[in-house]
Amino acid sequence: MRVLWIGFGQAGGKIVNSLMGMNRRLYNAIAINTEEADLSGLQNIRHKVLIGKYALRGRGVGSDIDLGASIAEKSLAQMMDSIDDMVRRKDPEAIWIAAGLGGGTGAGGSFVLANELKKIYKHIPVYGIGVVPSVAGMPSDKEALNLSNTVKSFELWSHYFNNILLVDNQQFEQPNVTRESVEMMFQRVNENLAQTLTTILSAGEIRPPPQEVFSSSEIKATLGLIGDISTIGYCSEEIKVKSQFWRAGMDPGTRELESIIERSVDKPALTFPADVSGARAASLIVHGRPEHLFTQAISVGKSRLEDLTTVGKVRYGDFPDRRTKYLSAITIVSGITDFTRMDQMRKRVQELNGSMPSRHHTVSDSLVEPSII
Ligand SMILES: Nc1nc2c(ncn2[C@@H]2O[C@H](COP(=O)(O)OP(=O)(O)OP(=O)(O)O)[C@@H](O)[C@H]2O)c(=O)[nH]1
Ligand SMILES: [Mg+2]
Repeated sequence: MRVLWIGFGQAGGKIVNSLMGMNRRLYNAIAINTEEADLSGLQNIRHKVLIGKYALRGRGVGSDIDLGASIAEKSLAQMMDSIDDMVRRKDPEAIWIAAGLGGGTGAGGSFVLANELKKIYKHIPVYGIGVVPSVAGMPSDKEALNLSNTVKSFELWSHYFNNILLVDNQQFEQPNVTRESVEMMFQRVNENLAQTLTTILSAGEIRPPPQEVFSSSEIKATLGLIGDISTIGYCSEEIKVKSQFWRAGMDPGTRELESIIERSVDKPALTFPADVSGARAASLIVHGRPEHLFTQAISVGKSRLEDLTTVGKVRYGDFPDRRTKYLSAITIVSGITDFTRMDQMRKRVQELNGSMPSRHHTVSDSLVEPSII
């Protein structure tokens, strides 16, 4: 699927930078930020838009969602110039905006931009990737700000996107690894996410086409247009390669594949932790060597996913890859109904605000309306 990625703010920019490192044929990208320094580090993205230059002098909005939204509102023409040019030349099948929900620029700017994009390009779906922050080790004032921004921007975003994929940094924490810096951990999340999304988005582009093609229209049908919230599950096992007998790995049979498929929707395997039952739609992609894509196991795994998600019919696509050393299942679950993690964050914000002087960031009601400022 041809995608125009828009990386908004620092997290968004870096995620899109990782995506651009994976498939330049299918992807195009624009990075937007209020902070000049963050834009300059994105080496895989050629199109960069610095907004709020005069008001902020290229120094960012300091986690202020209101300010992020109002700068974006004033910069719509500037952003749309770049986007319009790209849309005309590249004819994307979807526009996908990535941003951290806990900051100011991306969290506040993305929904303002999404609103405009949906008005202008009626035939192109506008999806979001919302990064939920991990607050481990943060001082409590910073934690409160990150969490309240997340809760607030998630609420705002939900009115404007055709679908929002949530990516929770906390899901990628490795409690036993102590030597990883925050930067390294972000990089790992970004690369993981970019790899998973690229497998999904390029599965339908393989030539000659596999048995079961996962086309753009199936991705669109899974994500829908009604503002569903989605999460993506991933489970993978290293296989034994005969020519490399000294390496570990398994010789996969049908049981192993069934188990990989089923485990792809376990809570720890998801980009956002949720009970997947009650979802609206789901799709499964199995990536592996052609001889390991057992039809029978896939069909059993798929019906297991149908039980777990309570989705009537889970869509499916093959991703045969002769050179891979893994057998993996990726499951997109869209229209999730379990937001326990968000509720926990809301509670934590109240707790933190009750125990210290709060720094209020109220997104004014007018911002929820489409026409602002
Ligand atoms: N996964 C991931 N998360 C990140 C990355 N960078 C930052 N984050 C997270 O995203 C949150 C939002 O921060 P930023 O993206 O820096 O915010 P911004 O949109 O630039 O907004 P301001 O800097 O406040 O203007 C942070 O609190 C981090 O939790 C990244 O590269 N990858
Ligand atoms: Mg920033």
